Amino acid sequence: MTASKLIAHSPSVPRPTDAQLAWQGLELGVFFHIGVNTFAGREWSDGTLPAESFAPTRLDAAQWVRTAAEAGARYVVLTAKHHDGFCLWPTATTDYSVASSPWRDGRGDLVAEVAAACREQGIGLGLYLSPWDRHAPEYPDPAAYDALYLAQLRELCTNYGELVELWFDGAGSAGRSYDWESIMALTAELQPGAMVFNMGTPTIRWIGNEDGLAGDPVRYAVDSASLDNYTDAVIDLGAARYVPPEADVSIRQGWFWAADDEPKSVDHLLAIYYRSVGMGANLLLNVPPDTRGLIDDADVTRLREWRAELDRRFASPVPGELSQIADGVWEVVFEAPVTFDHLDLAEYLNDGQRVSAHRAVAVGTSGDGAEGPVLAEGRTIGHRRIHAHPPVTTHRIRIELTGAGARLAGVQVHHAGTHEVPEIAYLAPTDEPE
Ligand code: FUL
Repeated sequence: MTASKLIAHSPSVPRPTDAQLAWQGLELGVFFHIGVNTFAGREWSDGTLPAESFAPTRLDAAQWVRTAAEAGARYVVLTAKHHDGFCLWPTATTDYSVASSPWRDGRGDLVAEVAAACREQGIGLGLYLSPWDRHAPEYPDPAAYDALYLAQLRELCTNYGELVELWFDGAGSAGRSYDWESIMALTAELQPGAMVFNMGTPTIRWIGNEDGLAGDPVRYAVDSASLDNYTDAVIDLGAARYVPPEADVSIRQGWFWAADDEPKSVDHLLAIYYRSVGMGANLLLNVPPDTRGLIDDADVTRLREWRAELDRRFASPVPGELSQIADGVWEVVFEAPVTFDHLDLAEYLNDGQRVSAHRAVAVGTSGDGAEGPVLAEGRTIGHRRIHAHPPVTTHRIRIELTGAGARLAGVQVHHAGTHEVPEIAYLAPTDEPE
């Protein structure tokens, strides 16, 4: 038996669960950061801002969720509690919550309002519950705080229906231990289908920067993940597991809304899309509600412009007929010659991530069946890999894959009328430095 066959049948390639594959299929989520910070123009506050300052005047969660859905998001994640400890639901664990605010005369439940809007609009709900809590008097006492945190998690996992994702943010927690065994047991008991973001026993991981950018390769099988954006701390997973990444970034500079902030340009958002969804990482785009409790008009407009450009580029895909013609060589045939400037690849992932490199060439463009031009070269394919290239007209593409057991799941092409991928001024270090 050759070495490659040994690897091909090796049980050591981590496999995804159906829930992980379904989550990867969601591709785009929208993050909502709102809390006492919103009313103080702050990013991080220390737990002393008064609960009474939470006073949105026209809050409409349906408008947030509609904005997200119209932008193409299939799930949202709400900061139920950020680092300041202020809870957006009337928790029994602390009075530092919406119950002590003037909003809805202290009878409101923002988690419930967002959950209802998600249900009505058929979009998934995820919740962020910051482990680091700068308000809770229990925080310095790990056992007391673990009990409080578990009680909060139990409320969130019990009262708001099925959750897509639980976001455990590592910020502020470097060097601090929590009772992850109990936290994971509770999550598994109450929300077995929810993805677990980055901490505990994660099923999805942070991409490693807050710019929404994945690099190439994007590894789904990893044995560690970066904890946060502020330290070099790493979460050791013990062994390699299938933990696909989520790339998070804010549409604005801040995570919370501020009057003097503004949304990123369409070009910047397009660049992020190519470097996240187009690289096989989910994109979680933060769109923060303002002090009215609405998504800022400027952000709504920007998202519409972005969606229109994405649709212009990608809403009319032409699928090809896919077949394997030799070991590691696949061919895509179209019924008739097709002109396109984007190649959109999907890897078969049920047996784990197998493609370590790929190369695609058009065949027969010169009329003699010869290969050329090269359309794309790269490493990761993963859930989805989008390559822009100069326009070509052909009815056949050949794709070479490197990697034991590597298989394609689908190939489609797009005629966007452009192969320009906007540059962004700041390119964060890639996920993997190779
Ligand atoms: C970070 C936090 O510190 C930011 O405030 C924000 O919540 C971001 C999504 O994660 O780690």
